[in-house]
Amino acid sequence: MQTFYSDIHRQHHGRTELYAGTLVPCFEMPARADMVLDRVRATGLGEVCPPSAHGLDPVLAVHDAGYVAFLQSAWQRWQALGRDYDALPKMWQIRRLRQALPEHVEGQLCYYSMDCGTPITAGTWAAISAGADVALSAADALIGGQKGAFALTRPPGHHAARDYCGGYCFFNNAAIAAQHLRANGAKRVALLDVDYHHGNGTQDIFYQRDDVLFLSIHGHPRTEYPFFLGFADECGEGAGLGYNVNYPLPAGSTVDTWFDALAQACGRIAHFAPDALVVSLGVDAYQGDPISRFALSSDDFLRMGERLGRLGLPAVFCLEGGYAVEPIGINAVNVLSAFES
Ligand code: SP5
Ligand code: ZN
Repeated sequence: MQTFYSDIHRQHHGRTELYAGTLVPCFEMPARADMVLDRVRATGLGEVCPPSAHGLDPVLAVHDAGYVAFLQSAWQRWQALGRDYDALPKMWQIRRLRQALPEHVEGQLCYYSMDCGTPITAGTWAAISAGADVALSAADALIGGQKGAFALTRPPGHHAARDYCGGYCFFNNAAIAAQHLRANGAKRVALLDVDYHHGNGTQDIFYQRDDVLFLSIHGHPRTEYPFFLGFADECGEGAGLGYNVNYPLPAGSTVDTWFDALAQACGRIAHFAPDALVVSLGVDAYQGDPISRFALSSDDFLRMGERLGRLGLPAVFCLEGGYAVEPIGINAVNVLSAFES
């Protein structure tokens, strides 16, 4: 399959993240994409293509206009205050505080952020704009009749909701791709999230819709990030009731438990009979991931791809998490090559 990729991703490079009481290099780093690209080339997965520009309209189809405008101007406004370090929020609009957008860039950063691990840097806007184009170009490949396409993007996207960033994510690339497929002939799209962390942003975007079935297999939020969403009783609302399916699994779950959930998810997808599948392909369910607690081996990612291939659906794969940098390429490309074979 074709891989869509832009080098502009490396312009988003946060310096540090608070981890175990100290500031450490951000887990979500440019080397992640380099490792995946190396593996795509080494395995001969297929052509590596640059994205084509799509403008902001497909981004605005899933994200709030005020949020997008904030992301576009945040770094310049931050820098104008003499700040040359990563923009990170230091407070949140917790219970009983006002639900109003502050004027100051610092207040707006707090308003539009879910956590303090998602830095806005000088190149963030360029990287996330290119990332959206990568996801859209991969969706275009499906629209053009391809059976599979890989959006090799970073930063990831699935924690980004309609109007907030978090979990290293700003634009929800998978949601943007799914919406683009809908706008170009797909009547129904299934979006399966296999990242270790619940795809709260994607759930948020499609929660009231019955045309995009969202399913997520993830560490149980009672103990795992993002803590405040991803429980099994979140089933969608209004027209979307029954079209949101969470499979929270206890941290430390076995590989068998994980694949049982995948089998159930595949059953739901088959029953939904979508025209296309979008996969939020995080590979942090890997046994060696530094911030996650599932046990999949690199061979298990082959098995994952094989199972997804048996759905017989055209699929766009969007890279999400995965922080064991050395094997991230093997794990991600294992899914893709097994899907194709
Ligand atoms: C896209 C994606 O995978 N985002 C993940 C964001 C996770 N951020 C917070 C992680 C907190 C992890 N705490 C780990 C404790 C391990 N001892
Ligand atoms: Zn993750």
